[in-house]
Formats: sequence, structure tokens, C-alpha cells
Amino acid sequence: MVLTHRILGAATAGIAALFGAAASAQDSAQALADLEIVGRPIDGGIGFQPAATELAVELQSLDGALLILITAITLFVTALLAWCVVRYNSKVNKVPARFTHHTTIEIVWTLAPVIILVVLAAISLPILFKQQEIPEADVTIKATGYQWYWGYEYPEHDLAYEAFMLERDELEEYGYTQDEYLLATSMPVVVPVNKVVVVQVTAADVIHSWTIPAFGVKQDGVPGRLAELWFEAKREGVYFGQCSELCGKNHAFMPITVKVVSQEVYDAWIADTVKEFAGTPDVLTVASN
Ligand SMILES: [Cu+2]
Repeated sequence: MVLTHRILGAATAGIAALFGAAASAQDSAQALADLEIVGRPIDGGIGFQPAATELAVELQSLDGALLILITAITLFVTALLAWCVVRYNSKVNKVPARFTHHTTIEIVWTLAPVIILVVLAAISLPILFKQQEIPEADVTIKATGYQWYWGYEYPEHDLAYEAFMLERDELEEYGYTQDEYLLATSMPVVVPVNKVVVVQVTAADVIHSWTIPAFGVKQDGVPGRLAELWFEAKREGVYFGQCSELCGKNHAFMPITVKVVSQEVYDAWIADTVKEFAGTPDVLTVASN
């Protein structure tokens, strides 16, 4: 009698938990589906995708600074060339100068490039170090490249799954439009907003590369090695990337989809996904005890 009562009690609790899980699964799924698409390539676009992390902001401003610098150098050299052509051609300049050394000019054309290189190093190295010095993680994810899809693990939650590119006729079913063909995957990587996410990148067969342009991150996944990248996304939304190391026939068909959500939605998604993929529902474990 007592035993039956215990089993019944456990089963009721289990069923209640299942219903609760179903409701929260719906909520987290809905929250993921409602996200705005932020980081994606656009037709005819030549600029960067919107910067969603500090790393991306700094990368893009470095790019702007370099563009100004190289434009100034190119204009200066072009002007020098034009001046030589116009002023010193054999018709205008009948008697050419015969000196071979000019100390001042040699000092200037040695020092000027040195100063330019020092300035380049001063503005680019801190950004490089910031990318490469991995801070303490709030969330750790392992990404493994396979020919031709990505596998993801959330080691803190015993959660692992694979993400495959969605075919054209699958996009709507997963809440995407035809525009997201070659970008959307069957399972997204879900991360909380404003939290440090460390991605450990590796590969199982050949070299792949994991990137999200809007986060300013890109890291080769090399078989047998574990590399790391980090980001802290500042804006909720959907972000796309694609494998960026030529890895074989279907290299163009192993995209990366990251969904940045609030901490609450992230927690609910983790709980729901662990339940979905872990196999044995809690109710069976409880009942069989
Ligand atoms: Cu590839």
C-alpha cells in the first residue's frame, strides 16, 4: 500500500514536472523564434556586419584607422610619382642631377616607415592581445568541426548535439526565411547576453574554422588541438557565420547559427534541451526507483 502510494506520488510529480517542462520548452522555443536577425550578410554589402561585441567594435575601428593610413600613404606616393613624371621627364629636365646620396632624405625615408610601423603596432597589438587573452568564462562551449557540420557541447550541462545546415524546404519549419539559406542550422548555439562565452574549437577530421563576423571572432579548428576564442555579445538576436577554412566538398554547407538571449531564456533553453536530448525522462527514473 505504502509502496503503491509512493509510486503514485512519484508518478504524479513526474507528470507535473513533464507538463511544466512542456510549458517552459514552448516558452524558450518561442523566445528563440522571436529573436531579431542581427548578424547576417546582406546583398551587395561591402561593410561590416553590425558589431555585437567589444572585440568587433575595436576590430572595425582598427580597420577604419588602417584605411585612413593606407589611403594617405597611397595618395602621397602617387603624388610623388606624378611630380617626378611631370617635373623630371627628359624633355622638361634636359640636364639631370648627378648626385647619388642625400643624407636628409635617407634619414627621412628610413624614419618615416619606422614611425608608421610603430604606430601600427601600437594600435593593433592591444586588440590582438584582447582577443587572444581568454577571460574567465561564464559559459563554456566546445565546437567541433566535422565534414560537413558542427558539433557542440555544453560540458557544464552534459549537453551535446550536432547542427546541420537547413535545406530550402526546411527553413520555414524552423522559423527562418529563404534569405537564411546557407546560414541557418537545425540547432542554434544559444548563449546569454552580456556574459563571457568561451568557445573551445577543434575538429575531428580536417581543419575547419568557426566564426561569427558580428562578434569579431574566427578560430581554426585543428584535429587533435583545442583552441579557444571568447566573446561577450551585447545585443540579443540571431547571428550567422560560416565555416571559414576550406575543408572539402561541402565546405560551403556547414554554417553556424548563434542565438543570443536573456539569461532567463538561456537557462530555460538549457533545461529544455538537456531534457529533450538526455533520453530518459525524469519520471521514468523516479518511477523505477
Ligand atoms: Cu569548411
